[in-house]
Amino acid sequence: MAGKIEGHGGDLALSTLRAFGVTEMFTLSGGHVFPLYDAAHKAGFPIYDVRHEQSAVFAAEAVAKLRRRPGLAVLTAGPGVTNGVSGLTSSFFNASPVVVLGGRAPQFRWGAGSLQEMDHLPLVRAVTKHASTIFATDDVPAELAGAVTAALTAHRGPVFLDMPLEVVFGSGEAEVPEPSVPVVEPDGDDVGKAAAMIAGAQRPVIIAGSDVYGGDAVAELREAAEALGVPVFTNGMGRGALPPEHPLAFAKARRAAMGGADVIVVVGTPLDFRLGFGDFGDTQVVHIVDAPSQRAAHVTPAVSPAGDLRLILGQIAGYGGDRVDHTDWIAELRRTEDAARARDAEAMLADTDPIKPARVYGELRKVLAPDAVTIGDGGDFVSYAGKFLEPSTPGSWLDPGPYGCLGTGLGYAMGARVTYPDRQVCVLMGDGAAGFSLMDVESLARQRLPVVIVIGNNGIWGLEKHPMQAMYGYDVAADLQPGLRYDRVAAALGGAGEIVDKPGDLAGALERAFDAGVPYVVNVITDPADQYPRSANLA
Ligand SMILES: Cc1ncc(C[n+]2csc(CCOP(=O)(O)OP(=O)(O)O)c2C)c(N)n1
Ligand SMILES: [Mg+2]
Repeated sequence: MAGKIEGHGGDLALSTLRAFGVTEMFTLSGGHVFPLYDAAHKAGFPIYDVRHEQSAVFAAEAVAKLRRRPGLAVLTAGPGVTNGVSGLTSSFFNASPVVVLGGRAPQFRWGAGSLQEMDHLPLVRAVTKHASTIFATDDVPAELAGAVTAALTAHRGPVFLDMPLEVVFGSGEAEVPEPSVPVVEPDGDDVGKAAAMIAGAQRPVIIAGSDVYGGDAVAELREAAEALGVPVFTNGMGRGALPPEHPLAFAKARRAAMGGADVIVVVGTPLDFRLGFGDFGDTQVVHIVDAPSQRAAHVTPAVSPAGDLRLILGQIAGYGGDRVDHTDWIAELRRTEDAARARDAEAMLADTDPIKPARVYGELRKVLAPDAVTIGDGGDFVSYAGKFLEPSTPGSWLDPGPYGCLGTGLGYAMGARVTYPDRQVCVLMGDGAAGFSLMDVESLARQRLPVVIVIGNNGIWGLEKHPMQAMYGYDVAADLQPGLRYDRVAAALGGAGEIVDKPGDLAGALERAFDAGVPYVVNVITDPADQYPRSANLA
């Protein structure tokens, strides 16, 4: 036990969360949650506030993703909570251990029509690992600790708790439980079979996703890949798990690898639309997941070890049997990779009017530090970021994940800035996406949280306009005002920025942005005719 504490519900909640390593809260004010602020204020515990609750939850999610520990958002009763639902849902899809504490109308007159009286639980239950109301102040530490433990237990995910007014304002005392997170032991036979299949394959590939980082198994992934000589592709938070210069790190030869492989090992990511739903024809699939709940129901892999990814990958790394030499396979993929890389390098130099997104990334690559945190929020402009930016530090790329929710941008940026005060934080944002969170330039500026926001301003909802044109020959509801001065919006909100419409001006603008010391929008006017070449569809 971490010790007995006394105080109001806010004090008890905060003490419990601190025991789990929480070091800040993200919020938007509401009287229902004042005691949580009071607890933080008395403890000198940082509070960051935003202009829309979804940014608070996204900020908490960024912390949870980057640090692999609970990220905390505090939302006021009713509309505060409902505004946070998209953030909770993203966290659910991304297995992010987010804790949302909600205010709640008083229980003692429930049903009489108090302000913002609403039962949140039916709304949030479908998108959380745990959702409950704490009805007694003395119960706060135990209930909260149980929920946070659930959030941190693989397969990780968000939890929601609310406290009626009299519970959070009322006094109580209780022990703060000692944090401990259970480890899911994998089945040894499954792991042995997987290792033997990989070692015995002629042309294996590994595709590693977010849970590898979330499960702190990056080192073990690398050891396993090196021990068995397997090329590695990544997605989501798996990006950067192997630095781009690593001989087994691949990004661009994915089609050749999936097409040519005889064993595909997917680890720490679902067999979803990003991976052709796991349908690789006759190729054998090994699906390594962090919990049995993550095994695919729509396809049947040859084997699907489930459990702690550190243990599974560590055991695969230690495989003692014979292994096939993959040198020729790796060399073949490397040739494909190098050819694609040369094409990318050329695209990133494009000196066109209007500017192509590729050139924006060509210039950005020159100024980004190896440990920069890059955040994607948008459509085509972000697809290009995924193609052209190559994170070289694990846990430094934040995309919205498979839920694909626009609007993560400045919330994620706030979470990243708070987590890494000394690293570059750069948001790659579509002009459409900008509309969801740009107001939080004010929150960032006021709280002295400088970040760089590069807007790909094509004047359209590009990822919708082009497909609608292709499908119908016309488009509706896909235009935005071209040439809008989002940089001036940033300046009006306490940040700064500039507009760029010539490729040659990008380098200087980016340099000024990273030196600015305030939230800075580089508003790049990009070519609306440019369309990301994509093969995936909605289903
Ligand atoms: C909250 C939300 N609303 C709508 C969508 C559908 N959507 C996906 S991409 C996209 C277009 C994004 O446009 P923009 O941010 O300008 O990027 P661009 O494709 O133009 O580069 C839209 C509307 C979504 N994913 N999330
Ligand atoms: Mg756009």
